[in-house]
Amino acid sequence: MTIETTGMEARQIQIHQSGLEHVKNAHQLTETAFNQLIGAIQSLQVAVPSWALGTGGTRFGRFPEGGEPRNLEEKIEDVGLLRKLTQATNSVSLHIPWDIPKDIAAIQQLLSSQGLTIDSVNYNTFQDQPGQPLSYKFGSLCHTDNAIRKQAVDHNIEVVEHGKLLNSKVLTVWLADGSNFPGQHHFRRAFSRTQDSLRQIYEAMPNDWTMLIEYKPYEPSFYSMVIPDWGTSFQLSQGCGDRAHVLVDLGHHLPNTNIEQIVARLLHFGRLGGFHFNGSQYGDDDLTTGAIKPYQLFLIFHELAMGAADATVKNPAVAYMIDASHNLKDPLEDLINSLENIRTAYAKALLVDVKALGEAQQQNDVVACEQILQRAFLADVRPLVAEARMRNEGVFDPLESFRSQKVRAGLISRRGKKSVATGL
Ligand code: RM4
Ligand code: MN
Ligand code: MN
Repeated sequence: MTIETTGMEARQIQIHQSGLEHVKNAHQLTETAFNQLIGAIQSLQVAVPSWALGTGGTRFGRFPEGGEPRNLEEKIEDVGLLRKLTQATNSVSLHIPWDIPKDIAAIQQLLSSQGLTIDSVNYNTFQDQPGQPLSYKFGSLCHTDNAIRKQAVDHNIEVVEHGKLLNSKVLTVWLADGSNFPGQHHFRRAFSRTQDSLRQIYEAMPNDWTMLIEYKPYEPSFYSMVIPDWGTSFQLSQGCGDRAHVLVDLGHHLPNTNIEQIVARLLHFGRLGGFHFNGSQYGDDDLTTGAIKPYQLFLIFHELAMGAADATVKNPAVAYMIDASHNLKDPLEDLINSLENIRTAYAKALLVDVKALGEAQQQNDVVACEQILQRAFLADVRPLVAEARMRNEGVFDPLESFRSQKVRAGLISRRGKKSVATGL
């Protein structure tokens, strides 16, 4: 499917240019600083997971619109479309076994024709697959039974093998293991068994691979998760080695957790390895990134930007991915919204006068500190984000292009009204 890179109307050009001038003047940006700012926004690229291209559901129902990608090739095609429109994504994350490639060479070729690479590979021990000898009902990497643990470790190693063929270098570990009732788990033993399993997987990874350990406070288990919080992920990653890091998923915190402080801590310890973006009101709601708490997203990017600019922070490159599910919105429109909101939060964070903030903090001038952040947060950075996108040859308004070019209707006519993508 081809996307027209529509030209801007004269009126839009005028509004865009005056918006740029306004930000430049309000934040006293020299031409060099302005170009650096646009360049930084241009280079922020966020991976799209293969499992977010179809309609998500709740345990009560699912309401797909049709035209969903039916196989890995079509998923890559959808991410290619997003890339063409937004220029804010250049990679795809895979979930094995949902996305096992049949023809590696053909997939490689398709990826490069779309300007994409494979980001991380993700394993699945939260479901039993048809024909699988042993069940994960009572856990996988933490299981009391050696044989089940071995099956789960072997599956992870197999996932790495699939990833190697596609030039991925990251294994993301999200462990669904946990318990539903008090007494069901021996907490300390479950932790030790998990550490042991993770070490085996870590040892089997090639030397240039990274392991990202994701935490989640509840779901699918409701009484205890084996990896419920960043402290546990941190400890497990340290127990594996230097190439194991913590992955923060924005929806994996109890309400009101100060996520930006967790980000700062992990940066400080040099263990922040990955990010899953989504929006949340209560828990793992997997809504559009930035839809509910845009100020929090901005504060997180402020920490990330300060960490990146600080030579004393020795951190691995952070792998960014959207991890969302779309029950109501068209999945591609939702992803366009998320990509836009992520870049918007980042652009605002880059406008923070960090030097003035440091001085105000030193003086304990609470009001000034907050004002400095608010000033950046309240700036209208939409022209900056659009400028960055167009310098990368994306369209002026991705959502408008998606709609006016009737992309979904085109996908439905080719793939059918009833096509369903694998995922959650
Ligand atoms: C989990 C977690 C993982 C994702 C699965 C599908 O809640 O966020 O990152 O792989 O969902
Ligand atoms: Mn996640
Ligand atoms: Mn999640």
